[in-house]
Amino acid sequence: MMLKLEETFMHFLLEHQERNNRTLKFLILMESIMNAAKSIQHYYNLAAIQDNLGQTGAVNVQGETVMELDRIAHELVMHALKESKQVMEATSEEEDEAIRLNGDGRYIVYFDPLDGSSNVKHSLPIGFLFGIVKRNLAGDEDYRLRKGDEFIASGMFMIPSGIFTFALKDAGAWRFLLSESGQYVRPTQLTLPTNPKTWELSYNSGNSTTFPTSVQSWLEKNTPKYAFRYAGALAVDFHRLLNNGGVFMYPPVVNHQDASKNRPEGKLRLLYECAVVAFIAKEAGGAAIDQNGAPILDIVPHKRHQRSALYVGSTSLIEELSSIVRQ
Ligand code: FDP
Repeated sequence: MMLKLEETFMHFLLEHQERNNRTLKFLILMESIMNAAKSIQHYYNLAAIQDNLGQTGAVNVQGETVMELDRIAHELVMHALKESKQVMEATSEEEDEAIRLNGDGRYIVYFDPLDGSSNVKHSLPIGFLFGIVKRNLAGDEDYRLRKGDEFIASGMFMIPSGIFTFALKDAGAWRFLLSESGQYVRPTQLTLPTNPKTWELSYNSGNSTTFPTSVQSWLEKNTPKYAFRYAGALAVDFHRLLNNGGVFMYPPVVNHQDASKNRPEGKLRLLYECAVVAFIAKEAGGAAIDQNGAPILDIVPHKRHQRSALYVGSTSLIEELSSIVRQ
């Protein structure tokens, strides 16, 4: 039998940092983020074993202390970021305000610790998404919210599949697998397929009558050309998209029968959902726009938990959609 000696994420990143004359601080931060992902996976599996996911989405953590999985995930990520000592400020989907950590930290992290929460009670996969920026300004200015184009890296873990997708500024999008020894290994570069044969469309078809009419007409014309897939968790749907190409969209809700339910800015969050996948898409050769056709990576957030519509995927389809959404 041949020994399987795999390249680890740490080795991959070390080489990158050395090539670019960078510090090792980023490795320490990434180590803590990966540890948090593995811990989230542990609690997800624990809850599945206890058969608790189906009932409440909660886990019996210690004795009788029961916590919802999204709260557990938040606590695990915060603990890991704090211990790394590399993070100046963090924004979590689970907290209204920014969380100040280490004043000397070099990085700012935006994260969604548990994406796709409606999947939890069915024991279907979920995600943990993050984007990282490096501080570069003096004083309070450094705490301003950054556009995706200022990220140095972003990534998403698919849990419990153990798949980690990671994009580095100008250095590509990569996928790693969780090995039997608990390390992310086997870097594989991701490029969105240019051949439309494998392309798929992914959106909540139950909402389609609420989409802008120009988008509805585009879908009527294009749905017959491609396969349709929707898992209902961004990390999972975007994972498929990276393999097969096509478009994932969460358009604005503008034509709801009950006008109070319209969401002209869509549902997903700009900083730790849309910008994270847009950054990965760009590094994989794709593109992403919002409800006005603006590139997601160019949008400077004016609110921490700002929402945005999202169209992400193969560049030629996003270009088509860009003129459609402007109509
Ligand atoms: P969820 O509400 O289940 O947490 O982050 C929001 C998100 O999941 C995404 O992961 C997912 O793509 C989308 O919402 C699903 O929304 P719909 O149920 O409206 O399709």
